[in-house]
Amino acid sequence: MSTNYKVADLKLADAGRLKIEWAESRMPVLMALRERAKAEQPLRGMRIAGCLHVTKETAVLVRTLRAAGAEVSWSGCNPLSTNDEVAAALAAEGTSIYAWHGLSVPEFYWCIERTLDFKPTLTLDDGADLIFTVHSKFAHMAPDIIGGTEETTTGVHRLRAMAADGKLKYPVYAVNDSETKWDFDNVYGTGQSSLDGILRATSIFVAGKTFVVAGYGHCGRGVAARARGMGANVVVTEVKPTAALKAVLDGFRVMPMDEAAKIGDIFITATGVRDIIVGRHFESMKDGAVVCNTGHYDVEINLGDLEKLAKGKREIRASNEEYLLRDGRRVYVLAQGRLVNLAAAEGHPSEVMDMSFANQFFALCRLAKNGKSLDKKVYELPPEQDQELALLKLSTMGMGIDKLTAEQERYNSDYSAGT
Ligand code: 9W4
Repeated sequence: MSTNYKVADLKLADAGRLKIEWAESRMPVLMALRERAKAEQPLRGMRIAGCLHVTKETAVLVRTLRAAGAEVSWSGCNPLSTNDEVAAALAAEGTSIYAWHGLSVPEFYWCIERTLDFKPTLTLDDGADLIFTVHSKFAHMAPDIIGGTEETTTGVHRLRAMAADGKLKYPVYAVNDSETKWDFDNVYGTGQSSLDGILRATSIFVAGKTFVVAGYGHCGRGVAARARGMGANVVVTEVKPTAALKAVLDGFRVMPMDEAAKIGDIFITATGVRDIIVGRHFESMKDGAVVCNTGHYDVEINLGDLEKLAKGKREIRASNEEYLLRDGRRVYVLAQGRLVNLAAAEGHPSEVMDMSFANQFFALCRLAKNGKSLDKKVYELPPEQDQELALLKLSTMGMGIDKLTAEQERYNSDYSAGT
């Protein structure tokens, strides 16, 4: 088989291999599935086109898909998330891959289209760009595509809207909606990686600092827990009473941002809503305050307001801009208000991606086995799959759990016993 690829520089392959091998040493579930699949070949004969961040963890998934018998062709799903070393390593070991860091929008779609050259039987998406490309420009390929998978919330929303309109041309598994994916990504992945991003960008001492977390959804909860773990005094701001109450009962102080702004040393937004930190907040912040965002869009911190208050700014370290306000106070903004865990660190730790990508693997195997009998709609993976995956993860961590006896099961389902 001749390999087709376009990457930044094939000479980076050795460095990429080391990164991938490190990730493999942290992703025991995917590695166990790979070992099993080498013998069983559940993806034999499948041609998988993937459009997913080219990272060391994704490479572990790609290697696993190939070990399971699939032919694979890959592109990145975000121009800034491709790791050129990893892309080179994948190309060097015979994966068709079209991805380089910083590619333009036309190049982005050119790469996606190249992954369709081998006429895939399965598609894997993060954000639904590949499926959209199939449905719009390459619709003639759809009848031969057994099914697809989607990794993210945004992509799943787009696909459900398509399915509701009767426009979806093949079944898709919403991998995002598995509990072992979204719950662990958002709480534990974002929790640690956001702290990691703050530390890399600032080298700040967290213990004893007042750490303001805006939003107590899954991401905010993860960040708050990790900040407390490092000794910070955590303050939570919220608009939703039940979420605020949970934060209080979890032991955090809750107050409006107008008050938190005056006492915070480090601020992080995790709300998904725009204008969480605006001009009047910057005006009341302490000298040296650090401000960052871990929500999906870079709209939570109003940098336009900060620019108006500032008489100058400079990049004082990587991913860290110092704004000098007219009264002499300084405010530090990390990663230009973009996702601090991705722009200043490496996103979710490999151990967390192990679970997300094991879900991808399970979904693709299901499609290869019985995708042809599915309807053209968006499916969720069954909850038993989550339990199987969680049990496997626990076993790789050396932990076992109890199992209900037949008698306990009977007791639980017996409604005749009364109260
Ligand atoms: N990465 C990303 C996006 C934008 C971006 C400095 C400002 C998501 C999930 C996974 O979106 C991702 N913008 C950047 S860097 C950067 C990186 N900058 C540079 O100036 C703009 C992304 C999934 N994932 C993990 O979380 C861990 N392994 C994975 O595969 C990866 C990347």
